[in-house]
Amino acid sequence: MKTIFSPRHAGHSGNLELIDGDIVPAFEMPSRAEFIRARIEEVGLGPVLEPAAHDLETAKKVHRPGFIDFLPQVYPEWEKTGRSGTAMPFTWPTRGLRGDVEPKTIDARLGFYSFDGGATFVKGTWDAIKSSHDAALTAAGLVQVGERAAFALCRPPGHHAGSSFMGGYCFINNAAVAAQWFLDQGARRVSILDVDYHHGNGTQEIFYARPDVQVINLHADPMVEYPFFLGHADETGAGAGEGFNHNFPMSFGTTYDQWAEALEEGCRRLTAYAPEIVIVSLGVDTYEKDPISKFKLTTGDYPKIGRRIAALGLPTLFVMEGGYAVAEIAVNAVGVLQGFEGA
Ligand code: OKP
Ligand code: ZN
Repeated sequence: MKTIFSPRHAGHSGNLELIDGDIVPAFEMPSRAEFIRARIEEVGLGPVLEPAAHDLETAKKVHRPGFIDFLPQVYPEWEKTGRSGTAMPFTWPTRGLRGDVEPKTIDARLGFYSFDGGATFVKGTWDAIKSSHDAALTAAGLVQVGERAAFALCRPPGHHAGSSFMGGYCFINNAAVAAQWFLDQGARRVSILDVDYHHGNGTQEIFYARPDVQVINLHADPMVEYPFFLGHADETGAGAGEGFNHNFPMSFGTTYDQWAEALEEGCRRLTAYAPEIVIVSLGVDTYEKDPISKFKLTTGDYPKIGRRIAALGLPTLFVMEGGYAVAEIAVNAVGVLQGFEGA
């Protein structure tokens, strides 16, 4: 399997994060992607290639154009106010406030286009976002021309980014852009299978009223886990999208046997939908030693996930999402891909 990876992710570095009442270096750091790239080479998964540049027209179909146009402006605007370091929002238009009027200052606009303070910018962030988006579309192109599977080693991740909001380390929803691109190339149905520990609230929001993209999410119960405000089992889609969104919230402490039951049911529904392509939002923060997560999957479980996905028998695009136990995520993420290939 080919991997698409851009060294330009590395400029998104040194960001601070607000967590547990403290401001600390962000858990989503460059070494994550570098460890995965090194592991791919170590096990000989296949060539690692750089992405081609793509325009943002597809991104502007799944995100509000004004939101996409805002992203490259953030850091220059932040610097114009005399600041350096990490740009992050601190005010959000929640219920009862005006979410329909875009204010003028950079601090206000950061809040206007976010749902939390977790999507932060440094000087190299836009370049990294764009390279991650390009990696997803380049890998999608390989699948489109007949590769059985491809791996977009995206950083930053994407699944928390919605039509007009960023958050949770995510800016552009790489998996959603790829899904839209496959549809634009003529696919009639695409499934997104999100196995990251956290609910992919952005992906769900983008496709919630659409029947052409089925969204299946396996994740920690939002009653007790981030992103808290979406991801319940009763969210099944709206309007023309009714019946095409599937959530499998699970408790803290979930082990592979329990998790695999949800995967099995998700795969059953995926097969019933009969998509032409499956996009896997590949987070490995389900791992027992992940520093910010509370599931109990072990390293030996990840190849099993890959084997189950391979058994769907569909062209498959893997898009990297979360996973934070830095050295181990490489073995686990590549383990999924090895399991897929060995199946
Ligand atoms: C991204 B992905 C609260 C901290 C919340 C955000 C976790 C984002 C996970 N200040 N942490 O789904 O792995
Ligand atoms: Zn996650």
